[in-house]
Amino acid sequence: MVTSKMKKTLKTLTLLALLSLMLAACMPEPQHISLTAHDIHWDVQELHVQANRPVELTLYNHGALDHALRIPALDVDVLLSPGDVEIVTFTIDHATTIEFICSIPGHDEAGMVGHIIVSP
Ligand SMILES: [Cu+2]
Repeated sequence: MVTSKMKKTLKTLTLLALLSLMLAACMPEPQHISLTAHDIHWDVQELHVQANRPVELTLYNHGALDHALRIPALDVDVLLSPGDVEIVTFTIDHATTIEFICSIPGHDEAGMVGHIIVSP
């Protein structure tokens, strides 16, 4: 038997489901990219992302040394011990090019430097 209270609950649940669908449609899909540290270089020197879309950057350290991703423009500094995996999320709201380095002393001079290229 369906009571009026049950009908009301069903209506509320349907509304909630619709609302969460609408919210999900408004949120841009995150961009999944990765960057891997080796001894002593990054696997890529350029990362390409789009402005105004959240970025989920997965970091790996496949080296035998510590490495650390520093993105000064985004205030990111993540230390990676050998074997570590870390995820960094950020959104950049305009087209630009920003630099990233390994902040372990000597590693940027050795070539652990790259750029995040943000397209409009
Ligand atoms: Cu390094």
